[in-house]
Amino acid sequence: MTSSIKDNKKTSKFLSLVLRHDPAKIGLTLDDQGWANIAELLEKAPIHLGLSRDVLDDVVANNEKKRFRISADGTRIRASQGHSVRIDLNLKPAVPPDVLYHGTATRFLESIMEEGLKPGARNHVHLSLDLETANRVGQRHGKPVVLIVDAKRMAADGFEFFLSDNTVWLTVRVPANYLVIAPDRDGR
Ligand code: HQG
Repeated sequence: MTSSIKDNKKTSKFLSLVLRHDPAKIGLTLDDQGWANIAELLEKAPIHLGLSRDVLDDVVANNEKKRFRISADGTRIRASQGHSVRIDLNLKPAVPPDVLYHGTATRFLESIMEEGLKPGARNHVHLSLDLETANRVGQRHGKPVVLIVDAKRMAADGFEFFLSDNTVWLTVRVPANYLVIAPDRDGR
């Protein structure tokens, strides 16, 4: 791994922590929509990270999942999704594709098929546009399994969906009757 990719990852992890979960860790405050002032962030970031405006711009532009967004006037930054701090991304409800996917681990299946998908510590349940992405998300938790979400029927039944700036679909919960377990790669 080249040092710049490593630095990008370190900075991205730091930004995820303070912009999604724990701004108070460095004495930062987010506004109601999750925006942080960039000058304040740079001042409060730990010195060893070597975070400058140039580095920040580079990480935002090159982050593989486009996790962060800088405001149009260039003074503020926020995470596009994934928050556990209670903020309102202020996204407008959008019509989802007919089918969406959720990747999880097999050990959660029993509970999910009973209670449905819940946001857990985060503000939303995260849904992927394709099976491969969902499978990668599931791998973060253990042996992956993908759930197929009947988003069309959910929307028809009045559930709201939101599209984050980095194209993750969000919804508040998915009752189990909208979920089907995708066959695994061997078709079982
Ligand atoms: C599971 C990454 C038991 C759920 C990804 C998941 C994503 C249940 C875990 C984003 C449950 C929560 C979010 C229930 C849900 N019983 N388990 N009733 N309902 N679960 O990390 O979706 O790289 O909070 O299936 O790409 O895995 O961080 O959510 O396994 O977009 O940018 O509870 O994080 O993006 O785990 O991941 P998480 P997630 P970043």
